[in-house]
Amino acid sequence: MNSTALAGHSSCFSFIVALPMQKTKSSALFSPANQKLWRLTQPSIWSLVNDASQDDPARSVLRTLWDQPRWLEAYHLYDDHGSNLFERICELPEYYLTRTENAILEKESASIISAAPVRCIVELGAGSAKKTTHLLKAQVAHRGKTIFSPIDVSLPGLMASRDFARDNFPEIEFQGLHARYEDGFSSIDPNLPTLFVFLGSTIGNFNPSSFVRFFSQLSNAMGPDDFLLLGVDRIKDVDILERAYADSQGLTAQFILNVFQNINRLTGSNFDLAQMRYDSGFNPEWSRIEMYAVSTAAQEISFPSFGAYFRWEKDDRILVEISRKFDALRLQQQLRFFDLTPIAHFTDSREWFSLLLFRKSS
Ligand code: AVI
Repeated sequence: MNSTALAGHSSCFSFIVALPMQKTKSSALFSPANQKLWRLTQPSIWSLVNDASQDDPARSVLRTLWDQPRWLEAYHLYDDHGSNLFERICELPEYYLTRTENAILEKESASIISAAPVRCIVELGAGSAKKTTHLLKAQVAHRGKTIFSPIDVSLPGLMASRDFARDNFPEIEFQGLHARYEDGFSSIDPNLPTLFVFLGSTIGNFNPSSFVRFFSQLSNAMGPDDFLLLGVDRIKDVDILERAYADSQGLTAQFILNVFQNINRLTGSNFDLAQMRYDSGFNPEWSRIEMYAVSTAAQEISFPSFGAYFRWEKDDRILVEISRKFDALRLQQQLRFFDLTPIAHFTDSREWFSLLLFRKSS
């Protein structure tokens, strides 16, 4: 019996735990050519056999800190503490994104699933699968047994997602992929009709070159019966946008500055959080919120294991994160050039957030 056939049944869970975890099992999720690249490392969670593609996080930090202007890759924000802070940001009254997207999903999931006749849902980013509940519910109601496959670099996130799916959706066959998005989606069988789901406006955190690379790779990996559901935050009144990233409790400031604790841990550097402050604002030319760390005193930042240092002058800024805000219609037009045809657009009554559904053009 193969583990994937069991994964959705909580009554079989203890049996799954007893399976040898290192051995490759067959799965309808992967294309035959890619199946051998994966092995089960946790019940219902797959990892790459040879994960040589991972970037060294310490080198990634130095590469962008020596750029002009200095900046950081957003994924460094999500260590354990950063991930907890982000969960709390999602609950803030000023941070409307999560609530608004969730309300659209609650209202429109049945329509989304009707428009996308698929046998598998692949979510980019795991969270705890709670935000995907409405889609999973609609999919199970319309089509019964379904594969649900979140892709994430966070193992705890995938495990939480698996446990949530097991407890709430016994009809679902859970197949988590512990990998970077592009490594995960490029292994999925293009003949398996799949809805790729990328929520939360996370695409807004990608810089222009990552954005182009992401959609090129995703579109290449998609088969003729595949769909993409993309959640994006829209351009709106600047005060509303700016308040969402400068909350009165200071949680966003903590989230952004925490990246330097993580960098100190990763690289042995000596960033002093007491000598920096958070600053953010909307840049209309780039249509994005920019989140900066600003040095409040001149400081010498050293990276002993790399024999490198730089002087961070008072009032100089490091760009820690961007959050792009989109014109939904223009984005739909743009993604046509990645062979993604827009087929539906769901929004809220204030038109603050959009869920865009695309089909892979043949
Ligand atoms: C994850 N991402 C969509 C968030 C955003 O709104 O850009 C990250 C965030 N950064 C500060 N607040 C929220």
